[in-house]
Order: sequence, then C-alpha cells, then structure tokens
Amino acid sequence: MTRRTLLAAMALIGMIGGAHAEDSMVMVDQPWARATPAGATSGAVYLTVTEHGAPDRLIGVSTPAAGMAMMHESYTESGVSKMRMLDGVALDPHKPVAFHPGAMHIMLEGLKGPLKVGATFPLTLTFEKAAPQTVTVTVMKAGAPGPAATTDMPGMKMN
Ligand SMILES: [Cu+2]
Repeated sequence: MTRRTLLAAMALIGMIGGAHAEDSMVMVDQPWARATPAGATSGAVYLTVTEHGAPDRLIGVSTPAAGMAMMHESYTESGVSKMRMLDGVALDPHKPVAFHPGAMHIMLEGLKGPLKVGATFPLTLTFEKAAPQTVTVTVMKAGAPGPAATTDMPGMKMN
C-alpha cells in the first residue's frame, strides 16, 4: 500500500466514523405492562422511545405474548373515551415519545395468557430506518402508574 492509498483509506474510515449523526439511534426505556385478570384478551404496554440520531419513525410492534400488537392513541370525543390506531409515530431527535396510560399505548389483542405481576415478555419494535429492537416488558400490578411518576389520566380503563 502506497502512502497515498493509505491516506485515502484513512479518510474513508474517518467518513464512516463521522456518519453517525445521520444514523437513527433509538433508545427504548422502561417498557412495562399492567397485569390483566384471568380471561382478559387484551392488555397494554407502555414505554418511552427516544431518537438520539437522525429523525426516524416507529412503524410496528409485535410480541409472542399476544396474537396482535398495535399502536393506539386514546382520546376523548363528546365526553366518551375512544382509541384510534396509529400506523406510525414520528421520532424527532432528542424528543422522548412516551406511551403511557390515558395517551398513546401499545395495545395487545389476543393475549396468549394473563399478564401476571412480575412476569416479563419480549416486545419487538420496528422502525423505518433503525434496526428492529426487542425489549423486555415487565408486568406491574393492575392500576400501576408505571415505573416513572406518570399520572393516570382520566379515561380509558385497560382492564
Ligand atoms: Cu388501545
């Protein structure tokens, strides 16, 4: 290798190393779910997603614990609590996106079994750019406000 090609190679490595600002770097914090009573077929998962790189989009969720997982948003219309499905959630750099009771949540339909306090299960999040991430969800007692000091907003009751 000549000195010239060596320098070219080093410049290339430098470029790759410096490309991080354009990459999506997603962090998923504190995934938890509320315990469900025996026979319940649906549940909800809460977590916080923070993008530490370039803008990205959360486009899917799945778990072996339920037949189907989807992103939902709770809202109130004429005093009635409703939910709508979200096909994606924008992730802006350094703006944590919180899924918490009464707001956005990950809805589990067709639970394979009750979510028991202390149990854990995997949840995989897929993104437009970042690689999929599988996190471990911890089940907390029914009515729990969550690991952080999130307040339970009036509205939807998730069993
Ligand atoms: Cu829901």
